[in-house]
Amino acid sequence: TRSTDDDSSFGWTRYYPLSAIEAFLDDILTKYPSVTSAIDIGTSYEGRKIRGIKISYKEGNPGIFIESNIHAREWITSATATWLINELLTSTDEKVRNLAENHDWYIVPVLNVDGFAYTHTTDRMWRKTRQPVNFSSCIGADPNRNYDSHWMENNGASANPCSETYAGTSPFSEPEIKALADYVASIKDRLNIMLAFHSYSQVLLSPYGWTADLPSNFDDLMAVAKAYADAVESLPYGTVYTYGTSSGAMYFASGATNDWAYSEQDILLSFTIEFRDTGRYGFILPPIQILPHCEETMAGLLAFVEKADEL
Ligand code: ING
Ligand code: ZN
Repeated sequence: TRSTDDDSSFGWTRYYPLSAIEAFLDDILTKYPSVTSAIDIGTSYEGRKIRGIKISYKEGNPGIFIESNIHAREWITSATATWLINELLTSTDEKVRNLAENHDWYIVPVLNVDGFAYTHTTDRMWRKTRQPVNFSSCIGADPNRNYDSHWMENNGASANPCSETYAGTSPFSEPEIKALADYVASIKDRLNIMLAFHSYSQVLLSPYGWTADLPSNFDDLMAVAKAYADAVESLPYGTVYTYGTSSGAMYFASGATNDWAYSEQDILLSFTIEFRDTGRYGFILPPIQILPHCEETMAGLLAFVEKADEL
């Protein structure tokens, strides 16, 4: 029998440390060299590589960008992102093949690599980055308040370094967020969908988080969100997702990925998706739920993208 810490195999019945996720990416790149390529996003504060993968069967397809595990403790997000990568490459389901082959996928399974490593070694509930703040003994900023879009406006983030929603010393003060933003900006003309994977709450959040105003394509945003939610609920698990704007359906938050992608990069279908569950287990979603969750995420994405392609 195999030790549960054996990094040589990878799957979706447990959670894995960063080293195993990197080995999984390397393995995928080796196995599928003609349709995958490595994305080098940049380097974290503590010097880790931030890696992504591009899946492209046909250059010029509409692009979908997935940012995952920006918050360190939200492990289900990278488990789902790696499952999605594997499924896009191996599924024989006709709908999934169409989803894979007629869209270009850019997937970053673990953006907050330092925080993620810290949740494995030291504090399972860590959320923020690990960059020290020179005027405080508290460490890290909330990376999802650090994007340069209405940064710190409307009380959507905290100026206190000890807060879980500390916005950082300036927009893009966190090297991980600066790196992700520079990469996305370099390919933004190829992207029409950007998704940020979070947990938990089972809700799809459109712009805006920084203001209660509605975005101009609010009806389209709600149509694709409804398609996702309906598809997920139709599965036997019956998982219910709700949807709305970040500020309306959740709370005010400034400098988040979806507002930045929408307002500063013109990616008109930008969402935060809060995965399972609704609080029973919260961030510590039991491993037995990983595969059911991945399955329903695929159902949601299929419906979302099908609707988006009609717009
Ligand atoms: N929730 C998100 C957060 O960053 C959010 C919710 C995202 C609000 C984007 C507004 C905009 O606080 C979690 N669980 O991280
Ligand atoms: Zn989060």
